[in-house]
Amino acid sequence: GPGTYYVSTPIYYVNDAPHLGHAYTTVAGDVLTRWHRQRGEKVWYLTGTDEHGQKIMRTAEANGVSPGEWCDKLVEESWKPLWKHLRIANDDFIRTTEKRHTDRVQEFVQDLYDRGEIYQGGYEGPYCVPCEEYKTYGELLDGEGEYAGQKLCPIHKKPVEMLQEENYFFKLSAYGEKLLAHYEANPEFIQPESARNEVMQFVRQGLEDLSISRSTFDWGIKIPWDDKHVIYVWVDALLNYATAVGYGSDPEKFQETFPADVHLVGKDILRFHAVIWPAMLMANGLPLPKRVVANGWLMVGGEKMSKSNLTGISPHELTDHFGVDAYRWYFLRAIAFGQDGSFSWEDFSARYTSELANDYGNLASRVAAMVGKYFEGALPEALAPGEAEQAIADGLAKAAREADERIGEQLDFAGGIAAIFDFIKQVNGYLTEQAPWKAAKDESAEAQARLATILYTAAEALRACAVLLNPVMPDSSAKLWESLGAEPALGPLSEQRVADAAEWGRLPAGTTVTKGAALFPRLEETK
Ligand code: ME8
Repeated sequence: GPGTYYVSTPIYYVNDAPHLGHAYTTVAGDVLTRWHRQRGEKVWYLTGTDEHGQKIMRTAEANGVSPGEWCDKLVEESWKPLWKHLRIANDDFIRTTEKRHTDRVQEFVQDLYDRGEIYQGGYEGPYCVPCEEYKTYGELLDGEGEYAGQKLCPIHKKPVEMLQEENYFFKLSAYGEKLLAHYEANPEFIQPESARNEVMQFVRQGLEDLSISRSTFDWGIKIPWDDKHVIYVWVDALLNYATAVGYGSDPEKFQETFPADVHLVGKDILRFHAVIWPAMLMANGLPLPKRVVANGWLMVGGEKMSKSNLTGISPHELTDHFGVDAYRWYFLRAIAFGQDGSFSWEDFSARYTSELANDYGNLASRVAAMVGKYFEGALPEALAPGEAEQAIADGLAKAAREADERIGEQLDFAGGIAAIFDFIKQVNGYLTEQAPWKAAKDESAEAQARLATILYTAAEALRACAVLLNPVMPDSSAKLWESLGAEPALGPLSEQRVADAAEWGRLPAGTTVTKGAALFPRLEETK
């Protein structure tokens, strides 16, 4: 919004526990918001849970509890604890069953009704409960085996249900031209490009009006003028982005925060965010989000990882083995954001060992060990800097610029992280070439000055890495910050700014450098 960089994740269905796919989007949003905070901007990061609809209702029934009890249990025992475990620094967590949300959703829908945007009608069509969406006949797949003779949802590969209801409709079809004009005028509105093309093609085919109420079950927010109907779960859910930041309750907060700068979504729910949501906002006279950015799918065996396909892996399985920081790093590092990617233990282990343990962790522990051994733990002064040191300072400036542009602006997390790890490689190369252990054996003043310079340079490079990697790996960055003795000299890591990270020579000589536990310990040979 105008005064706050506002980022959202989808609000997840709490029919089950979170898996790697949910965590993927949430970690990406966390890195993005931490990056912007570290630029000194005011940021608002929102996540939450989507608790109404048939899918949740049926799951609760199958488990013999009320939907409300089911949601409370999952939110408190699975979802919130996982985000805490993964160091997600969200500013708010909205649940669609909260009164601050339900009251405002009713107001919003009433307002659309009063404006003549909603009418009553009938609908018949195939509905996918896992998607909570009416499907078109054309997109359905023919079932085989146990589903022979049935029509399947193309995403979930599960049979759709035929629904016939009297519903209320939102005049979505009236917004096709306006939406297309908006996409044309704002090329960055939908990202990546492939997602934008897909949405534009979909809208060009012509939009149908949207059924926004259901009357065959009651787990939802009531239509204010007709309590036999509940509001369609997607209309309810999308409005979280407004209700959570003060729509209808805190005009000042709303004014400053809304609309979102970035809605992060999986590509499965792109149309809801890039078509229905902006049309709802247009109909209500509210401003549209700046960007809707779709991430690709984490795949298992060539299919989208999901609980309903029984391929949902719990993040705990991986953090137990690799640690939380490595987990946060891996998926953003290994998969180009926006594209699908497969997860494998082998790839994670290989990258962990080569980039985190060897390139980064070893560099940190070698430098701390040498400052301990040759200078009794007091960071020496760079007495004799030359061309090699200038090249490191230049490499840092380039890495910082590139990371800022890629992570902070383009949401190219893989590219931004790669820029920082290229710099780490450069520093390792510098140490190998300069061989401080050789200079250490030579007692001449010249050699000792070189030794001091080399170790200072490497430590100063690490100081910048701790800052630049802090949004991605907050725990190891804090450890490194501490081991360099940066805290009393430069203040808390959280107060370091991206813009200052590349300013060479910030770490003053004389700090107390200590060699703590390895940042990224060797992996145990379990898996
Ligand atoms: O759709 N790979 O909730 P949901 C990558 N409640 N991302 C994945 C993924 C995978 N295999 N699986 C899930 C809903 N995700 C609605 C949203 S928003 C107003 C309402 C991520 O629990 C991805 O971000 O099905 C996807 O869009 C989201 O989880 C879907 O979560």
